Amino acid sequence: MRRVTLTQFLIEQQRKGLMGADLRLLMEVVARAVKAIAVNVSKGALADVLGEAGSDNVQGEAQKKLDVIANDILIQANEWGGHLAAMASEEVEEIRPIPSDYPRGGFLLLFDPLDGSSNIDVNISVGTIFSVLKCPEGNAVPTEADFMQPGTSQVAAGYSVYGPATQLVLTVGDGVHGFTLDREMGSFIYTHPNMTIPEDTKEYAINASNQRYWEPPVQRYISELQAGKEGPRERDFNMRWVASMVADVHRILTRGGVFMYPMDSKMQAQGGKLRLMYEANPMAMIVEAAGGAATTGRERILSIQPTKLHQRVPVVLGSKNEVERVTRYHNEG
Ligand code: AHM
Ligand code: MG
Repeated sequence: MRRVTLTQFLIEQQRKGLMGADLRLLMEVVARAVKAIAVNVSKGALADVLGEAGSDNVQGEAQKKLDVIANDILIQANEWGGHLAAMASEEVEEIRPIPSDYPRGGFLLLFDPLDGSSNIDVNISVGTIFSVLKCPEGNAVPTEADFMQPGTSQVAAGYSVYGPATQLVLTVGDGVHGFTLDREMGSFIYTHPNMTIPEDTKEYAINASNQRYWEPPVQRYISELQAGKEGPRERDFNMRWVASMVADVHRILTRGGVFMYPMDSKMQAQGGKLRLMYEANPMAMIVEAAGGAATTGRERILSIQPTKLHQRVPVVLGSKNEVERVTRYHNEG
């Protein structure tokens, strides 16, 4: 069987007119950073990368050593290549314009360097999520305002999952494509062409410990699933919750499902748990490109006009018919 590498795949996408050379090269750089993060993640305690970094990020969350390492790898890999105007990270409060000693390109890169950090120390899958926007022209130095574009403006999005295998999944709008890292060769191989999400599913993912804080539409939806064969849905559903969004979304891209981090009364003031710009938007772009749907419960995630870099939103995504049902329950109430 002919093995197609990520490099070959991207060149073919460019030849089909689906991406320009600059976006292709940016994807290569991100993939290289992902490989470096995978090396660090896989060494674990041997490289002393587990545990707390001793600092807090902009969200007031304690940073893990690997959060900091992954963030540094992504910034260092991307800042000198000439493809970007600026970057933004979950781990850094302000945007990071490309330093003036490097050429400035036309894209903005946003990332959650290590998603699912609570799983690092227990050797459960974590990942990286990224989103690419075009930088509006005009400003000599990009500002946060340049990032305030709805998810529909993303030109590429992707994530990696550092699990038993390291996988990279990406879209430039034309389908969703998955690659598996061949560690010996050091290259990503195209293993999962045209990933799609079935419209129906029997699997859901939600942190049920938050049940007492959920809004009535979510209470209704989950209790109907839990009622199984004897309930209004007349069939049994299964539940999975990895607590790494990348791993939960990856499962949904592989065999369907619905993932929810809905609004709850404890998170009302902050708007939700997950971050719009570098978690919800890239995942929503991928899920929609794979035939699924992504809403806040009330509106399409990709249509939200962002107002803040680290803005949070409720997230319901995955198999279309379930996401539409949850959204209908919210909008009926
Ligand atoms: P992080 O970016 O700080 O790791 O937080 C995001 C993660 C998601 O990956 C996951 O879905 C969620 O937080 C898990 O939350 P909880 O610990 O409430 O189950
Ligand atoms: Mg995250």
